[in-house]
Amino acid sequence: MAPFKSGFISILGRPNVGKSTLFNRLLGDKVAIVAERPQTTRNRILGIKNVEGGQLIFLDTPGIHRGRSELNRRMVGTAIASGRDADILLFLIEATDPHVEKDQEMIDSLQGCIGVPFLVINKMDLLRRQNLLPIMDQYQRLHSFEEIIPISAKTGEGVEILLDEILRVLPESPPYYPEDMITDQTERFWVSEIVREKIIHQSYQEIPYSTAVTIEEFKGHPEKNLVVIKATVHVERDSQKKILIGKGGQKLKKIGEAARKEVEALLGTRVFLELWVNVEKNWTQDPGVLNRIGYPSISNYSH
Ligand SMILES: Nc1nc2c(ncn2[C@@H]2O[C@H](COP(=O)(O)OP(=O)(O)OP(=O)(O)O)[C@@H](O)[C@H]2O)c(=O)[nH]1
Ligand SMILES: [Mg+2]
Repeated sequence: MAPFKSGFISILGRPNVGKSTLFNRLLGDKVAIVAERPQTTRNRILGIKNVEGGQLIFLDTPGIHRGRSELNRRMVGTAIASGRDADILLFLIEATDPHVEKDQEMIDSLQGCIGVPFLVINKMDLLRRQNLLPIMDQYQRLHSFEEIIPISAKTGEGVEILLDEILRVLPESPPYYPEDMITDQTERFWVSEIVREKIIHQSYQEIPYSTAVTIEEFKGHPEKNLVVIKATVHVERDSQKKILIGKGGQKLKKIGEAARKEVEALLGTRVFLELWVNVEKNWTQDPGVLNRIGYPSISNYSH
């Protein structure tokens, strides 16, 4: 019998290339939030996939970019830290929108990582196959990748091949996590992310970048098959608060309803979800507030 394999696989790349979509596709479940705009993911998110003969532990990460704010810098720090002790690094790029120079910078920032590097070319559903070779050529000159694999995280094309190659190079090791565990994120964090996703989907301009969600109360009432959740939505300015609440509270209500439905499906119970909007002036620049609301500065990180 082949020896059991297990290890950490970090998904890295610029914002919006489809890291979280691939992460969810690999896990066969929605564990991370996804949106059309960049900088959606802010934390490292761990997802566990058990296959025959192996346990694959995927790390979804924030997009690597030049940060304007302290939040941006912490996001990038989190991404780079989760590459540091991964066994495999999946560098994800977008087939229709490659940025060779920026990706060069990203790869440089991960120099010294011990993980086996793969180049994963995503969004192949949007590219003609004959346009693939020039991209592969450019990237081969950047770095020596163990594998270059074109995929579509959206349709699933190429994802099985990617999984096979991951399992091939993963080290021999007993599993790190129990077999029934799919993530290490808490239900509280999961709920806060769902609320944030609904806000991103239903708002414009700077609001998605200026919003954070914390859970103040999370109380189960098993006798009523009910969970009561109170969440705070932090924004940076009064004007943003006004926009999020909307006329007669309509907008916040819509966001809350969309989030509640998904949280009910996640928890398998009825949910009462109360949202409260709080202005936390310039929180994206404030180290103290960032620490408090779930975006710590990560320097000595390990999974
Ligand atoms: N056509 C197409 N769209 C995709 C594919 N993968 C992801 N997308 C879309 O690309 C957008 C960004 O996807 P995400 O998965 O949120 O990207 P991300 O890299 O996690 O982004 P950040 O968390 O902001 O760094 C979403 O609108 C996805 O639906 C793909 O294979 N094909
Ligand atoms: Mg993401």
